[in-house]
Amino acid sequence: MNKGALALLIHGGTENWSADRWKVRFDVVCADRRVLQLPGAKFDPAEVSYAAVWKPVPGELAAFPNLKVIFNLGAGVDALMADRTLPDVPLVRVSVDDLTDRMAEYVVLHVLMHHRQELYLRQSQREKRWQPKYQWPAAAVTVGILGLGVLGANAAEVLRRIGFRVAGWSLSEKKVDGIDCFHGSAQLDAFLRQTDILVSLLPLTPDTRGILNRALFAKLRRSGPLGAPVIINAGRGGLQNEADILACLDDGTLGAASLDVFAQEPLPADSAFWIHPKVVLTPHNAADTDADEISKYVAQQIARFEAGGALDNVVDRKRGY
Ligand code: NDP
Ligand code: OXD
Repeated sequence: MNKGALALLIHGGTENWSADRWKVRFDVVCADRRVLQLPGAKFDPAEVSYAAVWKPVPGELAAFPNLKVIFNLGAGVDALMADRTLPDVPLVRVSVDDLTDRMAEYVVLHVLMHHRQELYLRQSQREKRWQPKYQWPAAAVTVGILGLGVLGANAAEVLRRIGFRVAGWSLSEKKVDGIDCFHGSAQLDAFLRQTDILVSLLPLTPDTRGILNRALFAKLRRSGPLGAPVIINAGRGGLQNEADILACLDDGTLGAASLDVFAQEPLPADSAFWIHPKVVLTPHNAADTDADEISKYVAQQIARFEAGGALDNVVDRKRGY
């Protein structure tokens, strides 16, 4: 085996990020090279050509002098961008149908949950109360998606097919059939003014950090059928001002929130989000990165790269996503 080794640096800490599972998969799809599960494996740092990583410790990647490509095993690269010692080699992120479809499932599930008044209906069931409220049609609700990239554009399309009015906001100008497209900070307020359910699928960058705050929530549409706007954040915890979310839920600026991501993960046991009656929370599993699918994706990219082809989904380091 004289092909450059693949180092696995996977520090998820949860079952879906079990480093052992990834090692088993990579041993199959990269059978012609050494796959090093780190820390632990005995190796010479100079033999490492590729690294497949999830939340590597800052500085870890700088130890490989012959590194050619870094594969982030998720779609969001904010953890890597924060590493000032990150080697200057191509950084590839995940963008595959499997993950994109999983995110659409999460977004649809939570949009429908709020649209179909599930929080009220579950409470009614617990209280044995037979009191359906008026149910408005999907076409009366505008879902606004912050981030009209791979995940946002796909979720937008699925929601549109269900019958919602859908708007999206991105950095650059876009045209997507049936979706009201807005872009740039100059068009953000117009996008917010018509949004009843706000879905955040933005990457975390210096420009987007803290964007989900009281000033933004106050601009959402208040005259829609839900009574008060709802937010759904499956992007990153750093996008949200958590104190503002709690205060806005309590004073009615927001009607409810579905949150998959948090500033601190795992969410601390004493966080008010755990027990807030207007919060539906999930443990950062809106769209899992599947070890079978993603190990194949990485192996195919390495094979193409070694044959002189181009890498897909290389991160623009200047933009930070
Ligand atoms: P993309 O890079 O494809 O899309 C990002 C979108 O955000 C683009 O439309 C981009 O605009 C827009 N955007 C970025 N910065 C700004 C800005 N300053 N102002 C306005 N728009 C901006 O990413 P993906 O769709 O693949 O993923 C999005 C994020 O979802 C990831 O970065 C990750 O954080 C999160 N994620 C969460 C998961 C979970 O389980 N909770 C799973 C997977 C991803 P433009 O199109 O003009 O570039
Ligand atoms: C991702 C994630 O970025 O899991 O893929 O959050």
